[in-house]
Amino acid sequence: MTATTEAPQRFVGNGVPRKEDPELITGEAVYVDDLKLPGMAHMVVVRSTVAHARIAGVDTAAAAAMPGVVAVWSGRDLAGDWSAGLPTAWPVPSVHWGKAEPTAEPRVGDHKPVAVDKARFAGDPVAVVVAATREQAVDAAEAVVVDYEELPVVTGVEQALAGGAPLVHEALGTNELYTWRHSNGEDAEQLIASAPVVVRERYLQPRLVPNAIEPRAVLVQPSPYQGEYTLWTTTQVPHFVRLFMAVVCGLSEPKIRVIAPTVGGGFGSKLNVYAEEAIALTAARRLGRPVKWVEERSEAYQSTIQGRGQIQEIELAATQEGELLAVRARIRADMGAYAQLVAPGIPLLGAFIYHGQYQARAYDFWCTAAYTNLPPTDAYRGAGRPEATYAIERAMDTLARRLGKDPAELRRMNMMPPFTEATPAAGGLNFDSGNYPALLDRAMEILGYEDVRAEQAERRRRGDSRLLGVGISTYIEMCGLAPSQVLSALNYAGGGWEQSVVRCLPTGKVEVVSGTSPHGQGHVTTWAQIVADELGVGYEDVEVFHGDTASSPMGLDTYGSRSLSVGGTALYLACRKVRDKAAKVAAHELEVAEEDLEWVEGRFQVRGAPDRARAIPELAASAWSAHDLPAGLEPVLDGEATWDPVNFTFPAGAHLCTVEVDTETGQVFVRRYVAVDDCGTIINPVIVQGQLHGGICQGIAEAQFEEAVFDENGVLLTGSMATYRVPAASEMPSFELEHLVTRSSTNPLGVKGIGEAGTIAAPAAVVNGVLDALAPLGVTHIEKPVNPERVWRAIQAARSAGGDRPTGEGSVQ
Ligand code: MCN
Repeated sequence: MTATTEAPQRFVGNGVPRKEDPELITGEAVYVDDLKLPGMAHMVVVRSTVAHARIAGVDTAAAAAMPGVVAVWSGRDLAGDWSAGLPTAWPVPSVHWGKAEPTAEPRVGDHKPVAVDKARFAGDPVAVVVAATREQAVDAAEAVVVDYEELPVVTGVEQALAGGAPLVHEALGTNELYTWRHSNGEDAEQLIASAPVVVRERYLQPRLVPNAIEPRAVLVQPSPYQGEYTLWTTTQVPHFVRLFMAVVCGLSEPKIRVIAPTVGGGFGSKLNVYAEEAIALTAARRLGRPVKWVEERSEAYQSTIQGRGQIQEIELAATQEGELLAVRARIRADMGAYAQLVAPGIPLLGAFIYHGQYQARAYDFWCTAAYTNLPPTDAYRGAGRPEATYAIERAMDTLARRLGKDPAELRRMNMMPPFTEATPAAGGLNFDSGNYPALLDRAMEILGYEDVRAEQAERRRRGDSRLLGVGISTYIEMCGLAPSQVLSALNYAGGGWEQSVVRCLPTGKVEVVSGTSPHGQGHVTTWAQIVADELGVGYEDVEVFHGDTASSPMGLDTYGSRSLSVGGTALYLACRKVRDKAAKVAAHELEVAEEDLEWVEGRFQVRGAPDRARAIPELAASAWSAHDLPAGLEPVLDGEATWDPVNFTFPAGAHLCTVEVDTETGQVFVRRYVAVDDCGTIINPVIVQGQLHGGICQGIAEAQFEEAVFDENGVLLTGSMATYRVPAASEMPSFELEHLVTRSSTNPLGVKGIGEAGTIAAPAAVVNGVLDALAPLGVTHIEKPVNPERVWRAIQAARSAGGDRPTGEGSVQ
């Protein structure tokens, strides 16, 4: 083995400018809608206008006769094209996990890309039009006549689970997809029954609309003679799309090439395999010409998955001093009309961390998932973990109020003590590393917690109509998805590994192929930073390729803040393989034993003779010409690694904000937002900061503005940006960000994820801040989003109830 004296990190840890930005900010980047192919036709999907109906007939004749129309198909016309329905890769059974055998297999309803007999949500595809131009396709789509026999509609998860509810999938005989339970073996029931203090809370997690800047789009080019298909699609998961297009359309997987060109954001919504991808593929196959589909923004509100959609009940049992004894959570999750790709598993991503950063003797989690006649839900930034964080952090504030304790103090006294190696937590998982008290202490210090509390008291005393509140949210995140064996135990169909390939070319350039692909996260930059340091090559000499299954056939893609901790680790290991091979070439050329070499400042040098050295680019040229290699060594300097993580990573943080609430209008103003996060070793602090900025904005918007509202017929009332409030930059405060680093014990880089952290922490921070501000009025509960109307109504209700009520609407006890 070569002795390794680690080179000082030249790039890792530095905020080098992002390699990908010039083309993005000069408009040079190519998105799917920019692509035009000769002979390309345009596809429009006709969608159900009602949420639940039998399809008595689809009359396509008038549409087919319109100018430019190439084809019009109903769901029945296309039914024979599908070898399988759209996939559910995470079919969760009904089970007390690890404690008993399943009581029911997963109940997954059939999901044809185009509905045949029944439409199950307003937006469900019912017919397809292909025409020479997009305008012609849009016009013809309006001429398709669908005969709906309307059925009773289920719009809420509790309604769906009640006896006698209309069934979304009759064949299943129930709307319940599963009831999944996880407990740590301690008797939560008994502890809750006998505890001196118990809080019971109920919270709603409204559905959210992802709203990526680039709506979805797909273009399929068939090569009829080779039976090959190329799909350009706006996806986070090109490898999943290739696999499932083969399954759904009955094609040979190697004959499908999926390219995710520049992708303009996803936030989880592009972690899916969508009907339109399969429909465009089958249309291109039938017609033998390229077919393109581009989603309208208004269509995205109906037909792209939505996030959240849960009802939560949480109970905390504690001693009079505030020591947590038990955490019990009961969740009802709205799956919408179909079980989308990973939707059933989303609540499970939170199922192990409803206790947050705190110790508790007993832990008990239940989730029941149900079908409704609303658009399908699935992964949306944070996926399961913002919900868990919101529930525990809201409930901790309620507990603090009940005990008359400072909420920060209550949190600190219950936190797990600092640890650097994998350590069991109350929910049964081993957290990788953490120092939670230090995160909270530092955040309080930055905020000037005592001073803010003093100002708050003073403003209350003088009867300020703008009340000041302090919001606290600490969080633990389970990400870096994931050890394949754990995924298997959770009934997930796939693995959690990631692959990377590093090739050192004779020109000195390094070609990196990544299984994960970014849609805004800056992998090209951070991957180049890692390679430049690991191989001692120039940052500008590293070229990173991703998002094309032809160049990167193996990968499991981007979601769950996994890319760095899983894909980055695969990359690091591939670099180490390159270095091991390079050492053999260097030893051969320098005529020394490998043991006599050391890796110093990015090159191999003979121990004690630093002028006798070889750098990677020189060795790459030798390995490529292969004129004089050690016996038995294969030519070419390259390395490939596939990493299956040994554990999740568990980033953590403390987010504190101050809010002002105008008690006359109900308006909420977030004044300061302080975040101290621990994402382990940081590769690029500027990118990490950007990830936090975006994530916190989304979390603040979730707290204050965003909510998909449906009427009793399942029709979306907030179907555009005029009615669905997305945040504006002007509505955000400046963020005060700091980091503490505890190296992850899960991977050799010591990294943890950061892509979702802000979204996980922020909603509870803001809502807790609002309730803290309104505490003197007796308001203890307002549902998200805490918009002016809700806040104003809560203030009026509290005032007419005489103020100083001990509990609010949401508190059961
Ligand atoms: N990073 C780092 N040091 C760390 C952690 C991360 O430098 N300790 C860098 C990484 O190298 C990478 C970026 O930060 O460049 C994010 O890394 P990671 O946390 O591994 O997350 P992923 O790359 O897997 O991205 C997924 C995550 C998710 S799940 C959602 S949702 C999300 C997000 O990232 N959606 C986004 N960030 C987004 N950012 C943009 N612009 N758009 C989206 O849709």
